[in-house]
Amino acid sequence: MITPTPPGAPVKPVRLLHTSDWHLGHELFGHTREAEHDAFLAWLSDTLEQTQADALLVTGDIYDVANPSVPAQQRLYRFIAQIRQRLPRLQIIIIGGNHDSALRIDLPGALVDTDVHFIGGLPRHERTPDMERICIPLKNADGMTAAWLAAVPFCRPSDLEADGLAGLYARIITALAQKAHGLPMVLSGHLHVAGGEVSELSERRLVIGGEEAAATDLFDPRAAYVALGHLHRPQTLNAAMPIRYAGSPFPLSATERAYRHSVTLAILEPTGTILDILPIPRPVAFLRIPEQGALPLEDAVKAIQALDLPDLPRRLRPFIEIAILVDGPEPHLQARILAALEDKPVRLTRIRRVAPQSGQNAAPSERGRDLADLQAKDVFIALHQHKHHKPPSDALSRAFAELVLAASREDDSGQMDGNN
Ligand SMILES: [Mn+2]
Repeated sequence: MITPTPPGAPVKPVRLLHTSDWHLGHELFGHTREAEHDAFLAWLSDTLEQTQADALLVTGDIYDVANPSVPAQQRLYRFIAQIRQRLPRLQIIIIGGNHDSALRIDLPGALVDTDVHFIGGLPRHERTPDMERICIPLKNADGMTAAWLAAVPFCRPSDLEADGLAGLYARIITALAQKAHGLPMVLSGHLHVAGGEVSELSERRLVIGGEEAAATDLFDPRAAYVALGHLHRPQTLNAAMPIRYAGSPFPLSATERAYRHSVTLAILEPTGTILDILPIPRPVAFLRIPEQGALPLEDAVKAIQALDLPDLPRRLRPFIEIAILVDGPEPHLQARILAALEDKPVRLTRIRRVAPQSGQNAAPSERGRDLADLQAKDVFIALHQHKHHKPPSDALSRAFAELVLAASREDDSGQMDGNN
């Protein structure tokens, strides 16, 4: 029910709910996350109503892969259809991330009304950014435009001119300011901004024109709020205005198990932005044996046997990662652990083998021990070092990064499976 603002009363602020990195369709070592996504979306729907949000912004990585499963796409479309019924006034803005196919995110745009925006790739007229689609007016509870949002998805090198991301964001804020006439302005993006804390495993390393991370000065301080996606840990970066990663809804790998996942309600007052961080309940626990570091096999087996957990339906059973100190071949390691786990109501994600000499600084040296953890760039550097006894030059590293990105674009056109 819209209550009109009496004449002379202050204009109501826009209440923007910012969330990110849903990774619909994600699987953790073969375990589906559908129960967790369903719980999150039901909670989000209630939260949008309870917080009287005017707009919902999802800053990329809607899906886990460029060619998501039918159930993953159904989950998004059903959520949007249900939320449109429940909250007909809610504006919805969905932007593409590096895991998403830009074209696939854009696809349903033709079917929806003007309050739902699918911005998979950077909207363009020929070569130039289409500011009419990028700049979106946000309405308050009275239906008045009370803020403006620039919907900027993950940008690929072909989206950028010689002046790169900085040039693009400069042109966007100029266009946005011309429309906003002093109303609060929101910038968005899906990228790695320096100062943001990276979780080790699940954010695919992002390289734009050889730059690994942008600086916070990419964003004009005239912005009232900068809504970012890509890093899974919710965090606000140090800057003149709030620059915030909303973070993912739940841990996508064991390294993210200690995060307090949340969504961010940004209340865009004319005098400044108020942030309200809303923690997301976690429906599935994520255990690790041990909590940090690694244990000898016998101790790990004892710790597993000591687990006392309630029985739950399989889809809600805790995940568990186990880290074992391994000092040579251990042919029965896996069998011993699986036997210890047999009657425990948990879902094993993986057994990490950790060499004892790396005990002092376990975290970095654990990296790269599993094939799934390897980054293309790290393999390239290691091979170059092995063959030429020195790391590759900056120019060669950049050329390699462009090749990797070109290959990931092929993912988008559906020629290859897009896994990370
Ligand atoms: Mn991402």
